Amino acid sequence: MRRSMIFALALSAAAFSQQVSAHAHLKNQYPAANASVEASPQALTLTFSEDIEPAFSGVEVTAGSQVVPLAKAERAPKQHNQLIVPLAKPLTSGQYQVSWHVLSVDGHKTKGNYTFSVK
Ligand SMILES: [Cu+2]
Repeated sequence: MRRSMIFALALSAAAFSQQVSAHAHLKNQYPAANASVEASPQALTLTFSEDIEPAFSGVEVTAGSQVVPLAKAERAPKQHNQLIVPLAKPLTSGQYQVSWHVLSVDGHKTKGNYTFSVK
């Protein structure tokens, strides 16, 4: 291979690995995305690939056009990549959309959404 081509490949590999490791991506969540749970959870738990800043991270839960009341989202005391969002009151049966946004400790913002339902 020509040197310039090797250099270009190395550069794109570095850029790619930085993008993958640097941001807080949602790794898993409870209730799980697309899950149908038997009863209302007491809290939503979102676990990210990186530690997060709780002051600049949050979740909104909606059921159709209704906004679900939540208690203040908090970072798990011993797991700084986990956001715990207590529900102000139990969820009735139906489908819920969760929209999350977090600021990771490296200063990057990410957001996303998923749905789950309560039977
Ligand atoms: Cu980042």
